[in-house]
Amino acid sequence: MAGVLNIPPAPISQPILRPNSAKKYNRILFVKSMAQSSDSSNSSSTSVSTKLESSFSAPENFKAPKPKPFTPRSDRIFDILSASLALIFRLGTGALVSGYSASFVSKKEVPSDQYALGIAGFKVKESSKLGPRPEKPIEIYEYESCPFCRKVREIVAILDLDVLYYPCPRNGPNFRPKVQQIGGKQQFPYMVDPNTGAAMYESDAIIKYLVGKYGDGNVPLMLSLGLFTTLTEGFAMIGRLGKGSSYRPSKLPPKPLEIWAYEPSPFCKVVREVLVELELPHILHSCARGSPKRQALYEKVGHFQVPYLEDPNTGVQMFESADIVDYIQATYAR
Ligand SMILES: N[C@@H](CCC(=O)N[C@@H](CS)C(=O)NCC(=O)O)C(=O)O
Repeated sequence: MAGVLNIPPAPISQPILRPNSAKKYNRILFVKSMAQSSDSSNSSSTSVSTKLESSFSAPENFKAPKPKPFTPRSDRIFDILSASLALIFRLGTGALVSGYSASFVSKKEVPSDQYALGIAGFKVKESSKLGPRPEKPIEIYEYESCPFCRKVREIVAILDLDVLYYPCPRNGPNFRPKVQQIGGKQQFPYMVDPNTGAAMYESDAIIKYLVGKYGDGNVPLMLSLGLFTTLTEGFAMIGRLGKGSSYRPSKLPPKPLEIWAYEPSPFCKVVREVLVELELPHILHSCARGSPKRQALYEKVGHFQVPYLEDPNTGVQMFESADIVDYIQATYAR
C-alpha cells in the first residue's frame, strides 16, 4: 500500500530575499522547514507529492554482519581504494572536528566503557571544541558527486552536525522538484535550518552561515580558497566516476534512514552514494575524529565503527559498508 506525503509550498514567514542573492550570511530566505511542514492541510494544487510505500521488511534470512574495522570486503577493495583518493586531494578536510586534539596514552589509562582508537598497543584520546548545538537536524538538499555539495558536507563533518539529507540525484523525481518549490530554482546544495527558519542556496553562504551559528565563526582554510577549493573538491570525486549522481528507481520509505558516518571516510562514501542514487532521505549523525558521538555510539551498541546504519522502517541495525549497500539495494531499489 502506498501513502502520499503532500509537501505544501513553504509558507514564507519572514523577509524574503532572492535565493540567488544569498551570497552573504545575513542575506537569507526564511522558509518553514520540510520537517516542520508535515501538516498536509496546508497543501495546495502546486504542492509536490511524494509517494511513500508503507511497509518494508528486512530481506529474507537477513543477518547483520560482525564489524571488521578498516577491512574492506574482498569484492569491494577497488571501491574503497577509489573512494580514498578524495582524502589526498582534500588533504583530509572533514576527517577531524573543530578544535581537535589527540594524545597517545597506554591502554590501561582508558576504561573499557570509553571509546578510544587503538594503535600499536596505545590508545588515542581525542577531544574537540564545538560550538552551540542545533536542536533539530539541519536539512540539506544535495547530491554526492557535486563539488559544491561536498564542500558543505565537509563543514558538516568539521562542525559535527546532524543533518537530514534529501538526496537530489539527476532526474530524481521527488526532492529536486521540492527545492524548486521551496527555493525557486533547482540549484544544489540548498539548506534549510529548521531551528532558525533560515534557508539558502550557495555553498559559500551555507558554510558561512553554519560556522557563524554552530562553530567559531571561522571558515576553515581548505574551504576558503575559492577556485582551488572547488577544483580540489572536483578532483576528489574522480575516483568514483560519477557514482551518487544519477537517480535509480526506488521505493521511498516513510521514515528517513539513520546513518553514523563522516564525509572523508571511504567506507562511508560508498553507502552515501547508494542512498543518493535511490533518493533515500537519511539523517546523518556526523562522527569525524574527535566527535563526542563516537562515545555515544560506543555506549549505544557496544562498538564504534562507521558507517553504522539504523533503519526505522525495518528495525535493521548494522555495521559494514558493503553489506549496508547490499541491504539498501535489496530493500529499496525497484
Ligand atoms: N569493514 C568496515 C570498515 C569500516 C571502518 O573501518 N571504518 C573506520 C572509519 S574510516 C572506523 O570506523 N574505524 C574505527 C575508528 O575510527 O575508531 C566497513 O566496510 O564498513
